[in-house]
Amino acid sequence: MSDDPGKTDDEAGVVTKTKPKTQRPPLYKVMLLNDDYTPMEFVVHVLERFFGITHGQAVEIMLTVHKKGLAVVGVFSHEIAETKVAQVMDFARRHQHPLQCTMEKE
Ligand code: TYC
Repeated sequence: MSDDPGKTDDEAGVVTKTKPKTQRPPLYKVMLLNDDYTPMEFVVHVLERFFGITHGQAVEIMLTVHKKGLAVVGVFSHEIAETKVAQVMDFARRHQHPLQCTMEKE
């Protein structure tokens, strides 16, 4: 049998085709969690600074987190997601805010 997806196997009139399987790297959701102490403006600033989103979108996401408890900020490769989480956590810690950012496999 041929593993080449472009080829067919023809034995006793049976034709099989192998479906090409494309490997995609797993993606990770980066999420922001609500708390009672981090100022709203700080969260908006974090979203603009580390996720490159507009002020309007940042306000929208911040309000979703505030009302629902959490929101997905973006979806990234494992390495980029880890970097975003580390940047947000470090920035929040340096400003002494309890803001939490986590990642989860999609
Ligand atoms: N709940 C916060 C407040 O009322 C605002 C907030 C929004 C905090 C989003 C964290 O991820 C967060 N000041």
